[in-house]
Amino acid sequence: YQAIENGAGHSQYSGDVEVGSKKGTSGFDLTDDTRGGHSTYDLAHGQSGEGKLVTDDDDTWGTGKPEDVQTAAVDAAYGAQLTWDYYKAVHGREGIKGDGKGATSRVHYGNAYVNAFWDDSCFCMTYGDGEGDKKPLTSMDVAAHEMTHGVTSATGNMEYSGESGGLNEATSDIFAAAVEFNAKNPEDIGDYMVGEKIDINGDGSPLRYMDKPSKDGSSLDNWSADAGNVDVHYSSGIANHFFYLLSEGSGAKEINGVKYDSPTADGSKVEGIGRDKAEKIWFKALTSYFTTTTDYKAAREGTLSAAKDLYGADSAEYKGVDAAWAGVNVK
Ligand code: ASN
Ligand code: ZN
Ligand code: CA
Repeated sequence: YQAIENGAGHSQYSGDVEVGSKKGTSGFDLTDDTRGGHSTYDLAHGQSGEGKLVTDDDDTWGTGKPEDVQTAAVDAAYGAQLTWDYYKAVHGREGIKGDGKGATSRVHYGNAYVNAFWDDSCFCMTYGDGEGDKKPLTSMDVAAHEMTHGVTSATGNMEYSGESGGLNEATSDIFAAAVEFNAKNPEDIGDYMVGEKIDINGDGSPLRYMDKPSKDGSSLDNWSADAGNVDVHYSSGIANHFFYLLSEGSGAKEINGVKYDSPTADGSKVEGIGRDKAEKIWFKALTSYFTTTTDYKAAREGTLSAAKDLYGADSAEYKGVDAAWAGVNVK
């Protein structure tokens, strides 16, 4: 038995946070035994191997500044922790595979690497430091996006190309937003954008918008016959837009101080059923109906089946799913 400590973390993106740590051979390890033993490693700019377990003498981690090597580790550990807590509390799923086992996170990957990724083979999330090393890719929504790739691999496992790839990507964006909203961190409020804090475009704009995905200049708002031929990070727009419409409805709306304006493909008006129910429906579809070959038409059927299972075929929720898919031209 080793006592679980609650480390004091100073994150870059989410304020001062508690991180799961434990007493190690000397000092403390950034290992969270309350969440399946998730551990955070420092690649020290390498691009392979496990890296070095992040440790600390006094259980106070990071400074909130990117210059401190521990800071990115705090953000990564915090994102993994929130994502774990979300799947457990909201969907009753303990860990990526539902087996109680934590993944690992690796920070400081490569040099000026402007990306983050999930890898099934190491069961790990990996984060670059960003351009100029000032904006590591470790914001909580990006962490939730990457960790959700692990959940998708363990469930629907939609193949990462064509329409199924767009659905795989959208699943990561949908739960990234869900984790962020559910985190209830006043330093890091929920929104329907992904990556708004990492400033990947250098102009303060997020990586993705869900109310109107085409605002990024590339993502699709609505299904068309071409959807399977674009990058999966752009065809994801169709399902992200569906999720927004299902949650919040069409038209203008302000949430947590952020203004949204979501159009529909055909000008129809869609009523939202609320984000909590939309999350339940997407998770049920992912874990019960989606497969490697699910395309947009099959995703519509899978989410309708999920809504029927959860709320009944005559429910407002079921009708909401139908209306939201029509709103993105999936019929
Ligand atoms: N950050 C990207 C993603 O999670 C990395 C990739 O495209 N493999 O989708
Ligand atoms: Zn992704
Ligand atoms: Ca966000």
